Amino acid sequence: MGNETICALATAPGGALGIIRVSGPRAFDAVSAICAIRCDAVGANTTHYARIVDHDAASQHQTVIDETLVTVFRAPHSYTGEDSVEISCHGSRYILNKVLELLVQHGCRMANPGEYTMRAYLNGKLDLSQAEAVADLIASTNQATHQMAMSQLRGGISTELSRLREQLLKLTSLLELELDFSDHEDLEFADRSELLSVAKNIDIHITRLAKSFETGQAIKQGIPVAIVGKTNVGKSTLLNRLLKDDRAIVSDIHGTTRDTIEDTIDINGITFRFIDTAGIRQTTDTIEQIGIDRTYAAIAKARIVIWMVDEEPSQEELAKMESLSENKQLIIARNKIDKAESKPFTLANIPLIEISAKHNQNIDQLEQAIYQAADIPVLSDTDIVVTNARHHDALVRAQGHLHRVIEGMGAKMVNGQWSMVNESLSSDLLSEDLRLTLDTLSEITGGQITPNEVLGNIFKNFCVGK
Ligand SMILES: Nc1nc2c(ncn2[C@@H]2O[C@H](COP(=O)(O)OP(=O)(O)OP(=O)(O)O)[C@@H](O)[C@H]2O)c(=O)[nH]1
Ligand SMILES: [Mg+2]
Repeated sequence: MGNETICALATAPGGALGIIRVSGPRAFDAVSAICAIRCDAVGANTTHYARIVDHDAASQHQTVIDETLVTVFRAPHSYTGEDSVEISCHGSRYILNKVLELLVQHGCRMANPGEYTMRAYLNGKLDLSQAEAVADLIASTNQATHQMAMSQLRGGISTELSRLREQLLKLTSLLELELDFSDHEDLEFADRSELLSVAKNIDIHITRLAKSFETGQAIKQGIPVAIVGKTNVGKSTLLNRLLKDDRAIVSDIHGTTRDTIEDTIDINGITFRFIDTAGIRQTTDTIEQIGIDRTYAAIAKARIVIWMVDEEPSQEELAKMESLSENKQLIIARNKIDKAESKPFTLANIPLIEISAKHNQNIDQLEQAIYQAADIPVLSDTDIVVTNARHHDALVRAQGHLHRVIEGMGAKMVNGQWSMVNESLSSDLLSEDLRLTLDTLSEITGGQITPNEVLGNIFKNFCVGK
């Protein structure tokens, strides 16, 4: 694959400038063929003014296509690790297509999605988790997603994993030493209780990493918050207030909202996905009933539920709230406090916030309560959060193998704690599971040989030009 020279537009169409990237063994020749810059002769990492010219061999006629800046990167000091050129053109669709066409005429082919980053990975410029972070960085929409992608790009998870690998390797070598001397029957080099404590420590680290995926997912996809309650309590008014937009229809007719309505806002740099729902009541209207069923589906998906009321809840409503509060973060919002007839009340054990959605009272306070309920740990630059499903999957599988190692040493998980119950297995059996643990962890950074199919899957989600 690296024998081919690739080209693509690296910027989104429609801007004032468009940058075309060229990378591969013929990158310099191809660019030099369409402008007067001798790419192989100029200094590495230098930028030059260049006219791109279309030269018609038959008529000897030359057409200037654009006046550009050409930046030359010499292998291995480029993003891909190959000879590369970036041509900054004017952003006309015609110019950009024409330059690409000329490059293809001179031996390049159009790049596939993610092909530049894939080459960077294959040339050892990035490990696999860093390559994936590039896609996350481009897709980041707020401070939190940006920070997670940056941490991964700087090798956060790779460093953490290499520490775990070192410990696992130490365990393996101790066990293998024992194997080498297995004729000496009474020799047991590795102190099993020490081995066990190293293994348990690795287990704690893997658990923490795997658990951080929940946070990572929440931050990446937005935390779902359902706004529910009886009809006409002001749910749609609240949604509009939070979004600062007239997104949902508001009326004093009960049962106005039928379908769920969803939109996002950022609170303190975290994205929340608010879902306005059909008010809950007994109904004989088939369509409204479908809407109410959707309300329950939205509750099931939500991490936070804002239960809205405009009067003291009945026993029946209270019972529903209490059962919900067992597995959801529940916030009760008493709305319409501006109304003279509105009477305060308190509820045991469930936080209650008094608001007026219509008149914008205490909405800040509600937002802060939502943020608190999300329970997102404040991330520092060094915190490692797993954001990628592939990484999470590898961590869970690695942990499965590690648990077999620990069980092989005679321990058993009882009430979330390891305790010794059996004799340890022989070291050859243990080291087989240890090796599997190591191999599985290595899948994350791609240290082991990663099958082409897996690579294809990772890079196909990139944009062309990355
Ligand atoms: N006085 C007052 N009226 C409000 C307040 N919030 C909403 N309302 C009014 O209450 C009525 C119902 O508001 P909606 O937002 O449509 O209520 P809903 O809960 O979405 O109703 P359904 O979609 O039917 O379930 C409208 O007339 C709103 O103007 C408030 O804070 N104070
Ligand atoms: Mg509504």
